[in-house]
Amino acid sequence: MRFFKFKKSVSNSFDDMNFVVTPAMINFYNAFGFLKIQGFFQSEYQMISERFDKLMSERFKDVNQPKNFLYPQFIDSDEKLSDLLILPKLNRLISALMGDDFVYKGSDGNIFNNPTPWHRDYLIRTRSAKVLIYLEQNDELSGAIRMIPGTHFVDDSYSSSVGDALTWPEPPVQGGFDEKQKFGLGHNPMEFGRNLELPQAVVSNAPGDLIIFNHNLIHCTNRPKKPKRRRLLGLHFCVNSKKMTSFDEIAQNEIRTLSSVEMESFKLEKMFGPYVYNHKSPIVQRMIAPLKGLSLKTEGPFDGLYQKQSDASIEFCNRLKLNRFKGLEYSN
Ligand SMILES: O=C(O)CCC(=O)C(=O)O
Repeated sequence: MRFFKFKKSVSNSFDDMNFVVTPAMINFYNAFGFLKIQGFFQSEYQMISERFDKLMSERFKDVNQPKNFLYPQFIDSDEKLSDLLILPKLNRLISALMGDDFVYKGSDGNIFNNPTPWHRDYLIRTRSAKVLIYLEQNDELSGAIRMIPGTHFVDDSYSSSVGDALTWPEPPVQGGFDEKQKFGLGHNPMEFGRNLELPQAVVSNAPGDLIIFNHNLIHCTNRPKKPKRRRLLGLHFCVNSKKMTSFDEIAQNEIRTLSSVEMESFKLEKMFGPYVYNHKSPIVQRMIAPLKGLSLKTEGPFDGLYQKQSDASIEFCNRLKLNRFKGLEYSN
């Protein structure tokens, strides 16, 4: 399957003045659940890469070990990286996809030395997105992210039918699709050379590209023939939905889901790290205001390795999955 690539704009640089969000970009994102913009962070790449390495080596003893590392509140922990949030071009993009009053939901820094099984990040009705900034070049053979277009619609029978084959959110040591064999065997990204037949879009990237996807979208990365590490920053955003009677309540539910599924072993006392929490720009204060008071009080240190989920967490997620058409309205 060939992936439709966005052509570079007339100008090669996406400096703030000449970056325009086109209707085609919005339509592509809405229909398929993801979008790649080549060269979006070209001007900032050097700074991002240097600050990334500095933060990671301060936090973890040996980041060269061949395992995965995850650092929550990532840009929030650095003065320069937290300023990414005031880039007008980024604000223009997120506003176009999530509305002018969009909410920032935090960030993470990752070093991946392993493939990632098929999964959704969340399964929620609230429109939410993750911005991916991969610092290495990734292509079809070296672990580029793969998406199943259209699976972000939570109320849709196509998405649900594909989702029923998924073992998400069981422990991320499994392949995601092979365990249930709904589509037969051979779709396991954790094994080299597999996972080539399931309809999927390979979203290759160059350093400085931006990829944004809806958190509900089913995605993975394949095991490459030669191990290659991927440095990745993730920034999370969602709509500030006027339809919600109590935004905070719903946001807390989502965060509880995230914390039980993905971040069980982190200790996060505040939703945002210090440089975002105390940012002097009113732009940043506006985008964190709805969640600023929240804290995540999960327990335990994090050693940089994905861990098996607890039975309680799996049980929680399975309940959520059974009621998949209702987003967060899981049954007890
Ligand atoms: O690069 C990867 O292995 C996975 C990225 C991913 O799954 C995510 O950002 O949610």
